[in-house]
Amino acid sequence: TAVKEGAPEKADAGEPTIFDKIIAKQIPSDILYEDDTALAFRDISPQAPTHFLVIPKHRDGLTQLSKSEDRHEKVLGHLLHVASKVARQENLTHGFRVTINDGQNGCQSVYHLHLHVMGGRQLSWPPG
Ligand code: DGP
Repeated sequence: TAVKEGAPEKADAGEPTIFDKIIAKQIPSDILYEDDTALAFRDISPQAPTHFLVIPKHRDGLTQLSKSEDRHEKVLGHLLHVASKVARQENLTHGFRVTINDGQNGCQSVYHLHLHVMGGRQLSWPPG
């Protein structure tokens, strides 16, 4: 399988990303959970039998985790709890992994904060 190399840092100035179109339902996605603050949908390029993303609906400067400010504390906690609830809904009873890729070294490609939740198989450690 192709290994994703460090993505060039782009779209970091708060330009709209593909996720804005997913939130606006301008492009289709397989939505697993939605509330006023968060959206969870299946990743288009799954790295595990179950692989979904959890994103804030209102980016509010959160292009990436390393841009977090005090005002983001509540939404950051909420995203983790949504990850847990959807993992339960998806029957990931044997465990799963939550990943946030940050910036170039973290292999981030979409500059709208997102949690990857992957499960449904035995994952290995360390990651590449
Ligand atoms: P990252 O590399 O951490 O920035 O992850 C971005 C993820 O977003 C990547 O796993 C693929 C996923 N993705 C990108 N475009 C789309 C899309 O249009 N639809 C869905 N469902 N996922 C997407």
